[in-house]
Amino acid sequence: MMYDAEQSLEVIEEAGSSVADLLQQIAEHKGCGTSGGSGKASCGSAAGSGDLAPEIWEKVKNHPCYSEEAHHHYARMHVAVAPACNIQCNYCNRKYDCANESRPGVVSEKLTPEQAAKKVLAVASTIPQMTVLGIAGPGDPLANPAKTFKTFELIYNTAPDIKLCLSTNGLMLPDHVDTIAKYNVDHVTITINMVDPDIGAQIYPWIFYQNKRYTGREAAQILTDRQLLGLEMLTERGILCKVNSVMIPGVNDKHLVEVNRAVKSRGAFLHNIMPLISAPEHGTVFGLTGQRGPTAQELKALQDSCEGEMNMMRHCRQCRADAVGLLGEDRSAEFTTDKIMEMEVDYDIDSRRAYQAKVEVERQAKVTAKQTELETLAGEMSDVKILIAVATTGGGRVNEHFGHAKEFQVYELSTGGAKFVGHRRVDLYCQGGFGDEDSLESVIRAINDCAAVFVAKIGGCPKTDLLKAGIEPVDQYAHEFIEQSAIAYFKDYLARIRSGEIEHIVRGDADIRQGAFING
Ligand code: CLF
Ligand code: SF4
Repeated sequence: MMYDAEQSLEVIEEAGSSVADLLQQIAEHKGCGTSGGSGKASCGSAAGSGDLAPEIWEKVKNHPCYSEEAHHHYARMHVAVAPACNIQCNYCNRKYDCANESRPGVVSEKLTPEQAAKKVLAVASTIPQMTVLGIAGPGDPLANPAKTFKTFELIYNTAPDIKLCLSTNGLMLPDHVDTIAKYNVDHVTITINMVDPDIGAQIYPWIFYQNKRYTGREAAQILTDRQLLGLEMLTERGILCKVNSVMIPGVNDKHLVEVNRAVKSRGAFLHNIMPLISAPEHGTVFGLTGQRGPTAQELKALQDSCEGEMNMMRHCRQCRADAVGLLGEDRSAEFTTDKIMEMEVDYDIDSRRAYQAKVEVERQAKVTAKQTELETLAGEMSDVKILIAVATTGGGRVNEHFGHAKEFQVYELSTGGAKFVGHRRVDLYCQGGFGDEDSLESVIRAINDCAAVFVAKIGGCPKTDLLKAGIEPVDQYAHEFIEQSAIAYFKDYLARIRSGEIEHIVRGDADIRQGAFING
């Protein structure tokens, strides 16, 4: 969004929170609310329904955002039909034609509902593992209800196997709950950054509601009331709700524990705490005032503390409002309006289903391999935990070369097994035949908290530098399943500690690279 001319740049007061304060506060937090809600479920774990009710499992099993496990196999797409917004967030600046920047709110093209419908069919025919259509901006979908619901109607009628998904700031949500239900939109994300209007006033300079502009505390009070009411109305109707929260150190970082309780008690299924994306070149208030985002350790500590009773999403890529593909890849350049208008689209639901059946076979093989490996960990007694970084192009396998990786997936290994805990976007190391030393430094900073990096292949030079930095390059599991390999590695790691071959060292913090992946 271009900033409104009337809007002054507020100086955001530094709340004076230090990492130590935050970690201490998190350490004291005894888990989030325990009553109400959809309950703790297994969406982040395996390709099985776990303790989920069958109707919930049906909704999440192939949704790449609602199931961490599914995101290795299934893709989503966004259509940018909703340009306007009715509030201002201090971290947002909506931009068009910005091919080099990737964060929510940035798109290359706005679409009409009819163009969007054609694009969905074109993508679904080309990428059979695309299971979810989301409308997430670049403004707020419910500030553009006619375009948003027209798009859903067109897709609902022509591609009934595609799940419909909506992401909103929640201001207008209570007014649209019935229409959301009517079009079978069974996944709704609400961005809730606060439940305290004093904190809200530091994040939202204004809202526009019922033909009137509100500012400061009053604006934040209206927003939080409407968000929480909308959340309750949706969950009462059985619509699955995810809450996104932007972690803004010194503003709402400690407060997000309270937000977690509030949304859990109102039935939210999943909580996605994301790092603030903030840089001066984005032109946002927070970017211009130098508001920093969290480090990897700060983000993980907060997510861990909220995980007690509620599923935490840790695989969000903070995608563009026109993203296409697996989370972590962007194929939107293949589907520009010019290209899709020329495409002959043959929407063949049977071949999509046949392809997805093959994906399921692979997915199940992965889960079985993990379980089998996990059984071999039984009896291991150790409180050692390590992080590893993995280069992957998807499918849950170690199948990317170190030099070609644009992100690394991070797993935490312990005697409990291998758990996905996040991802790190990096600069490409391989620059067309030679390695870029500056990029290598930034890669090392991004995975500095990891004991090892799993790759399909790696050259001699980066290997040496990684070893110097205390990160072990591991290519022995090339093309194998990630979690099975990680558990095998961890068993060996414990054995090497016991034999005195290595010493377990607690690693330091790592950088979170600003912005999500863009196809370069
Ligand atoms: Fe899109 Fe959002 Fe639906 Fe997913 S994204 S509307 S729930 S289909 Fe997903 Fe992207 Fe994160 Fe959003 S990774 S920004 S959480
Ligand atoms: Fe930007 Fe979304 Fe906030 Fe609107 S609600 S200002 S589009 S981040």
